Amino acid sequence: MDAELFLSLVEGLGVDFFAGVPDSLLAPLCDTLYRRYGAKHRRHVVAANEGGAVGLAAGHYIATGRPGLVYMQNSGIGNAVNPIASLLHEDIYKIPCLFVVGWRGQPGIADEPQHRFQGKITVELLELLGIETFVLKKQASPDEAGAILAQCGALLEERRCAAVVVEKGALTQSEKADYRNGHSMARERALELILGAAGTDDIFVSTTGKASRELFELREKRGEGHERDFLTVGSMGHALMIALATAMERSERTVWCIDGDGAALMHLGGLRLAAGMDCPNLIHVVLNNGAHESVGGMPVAGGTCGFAPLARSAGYRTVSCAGSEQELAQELPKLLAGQGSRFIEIEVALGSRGDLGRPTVSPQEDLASLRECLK
Ligand SMILES: Cc1ncc(C[n+]2csc(CCOP(=O)(O)OP(=O)(O)O)c2C)c(N)n1
Repeated sequence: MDAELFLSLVEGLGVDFFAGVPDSLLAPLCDTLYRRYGAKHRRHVVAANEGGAVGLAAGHYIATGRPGLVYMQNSGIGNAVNPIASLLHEDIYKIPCLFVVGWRGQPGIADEPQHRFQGKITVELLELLGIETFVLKKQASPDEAGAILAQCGALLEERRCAAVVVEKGALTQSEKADYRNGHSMARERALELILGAAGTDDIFVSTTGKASRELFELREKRGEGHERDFLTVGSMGHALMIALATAMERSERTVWCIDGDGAALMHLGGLRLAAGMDCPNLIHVVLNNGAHESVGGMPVAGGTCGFAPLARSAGYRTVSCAGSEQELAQELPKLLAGQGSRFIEIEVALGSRGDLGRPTVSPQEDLASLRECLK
């Protein structure tokens, strides 16, 4: 069903505040909210992580007495577990909230490895958290959606939470939102320049989403194996901690963390930690496009921000910034020669190749070959 219609049904329940982290499967809903309000508006806020979205909905309820809607990919439920269980739940403040959850990895539907287990436990997990859960099926008619939302509305009236788990293709839209950022260098080209400058022994830990898919394909293009790369296919926002611990233990290898701005913001405390550890063989790269490009292009929390100043105040000792191929080619040798913990922000365009593939090596093969390479 059309996301506009879905939203108007939700609004009919008295829900007028929306917060979340975008998801490709929920892109019609995200685009509709963006077209109406942008991404940092009193009615619609893109959160840094899903737990933060729950906090925003709770704050909205405290201020207005009206429940908010929190949207997320099912991968994000984990980030929201704590505020659901210790803030919203009826044993504590009893704050109502409507969750709309994109169902990646739905049993019976082929999906990437990182979504399979999460997909299997999605409904059970929400119910375990005390949230009555309804499935919006792909073929759901507006009447069926209306009936589901009426039941959600009754729960919200009782100050209880409800969730609508959305099957792939259940929400549609006639027109995509127009996301842009004014940068010209493709993320894949930035990665190609980095691979060209890196040492042949260097390890790469890359973030969730298209950056990892591009790294994988660049290795193929360069006729190289994948044994030096850890593609953090799930666990968005944790690539930096994986890279940091690898670097601390393997001081003879340079470890690059290829991060996204959305992922870096999701767990921003990691930036301070990585900088504060002052690990000289760690290089933290943030590919900054101001957007969650891999899942449709919705802006990141708070909109575009400069990461180089953040990195500097967090304590990285060498900090660079590049906004074009020429600048990146100039900055990379300086970065490699830099002292202490190192950081580079690279401003990249939105978009990716239309024919971008997905890793053909399984996560367990990826880990096994990296472990072998580190022996
Ligand atoms: C905890 C969690 N929330 C949401 C997602 C869905 N998701 C996958 S990639 C992505 C966007 C990543 O944005 P960014 O790090 O800025 O990289 P970009 O896609 O822009 O290159 C999102 C939201 C996820 N995988 N995990």
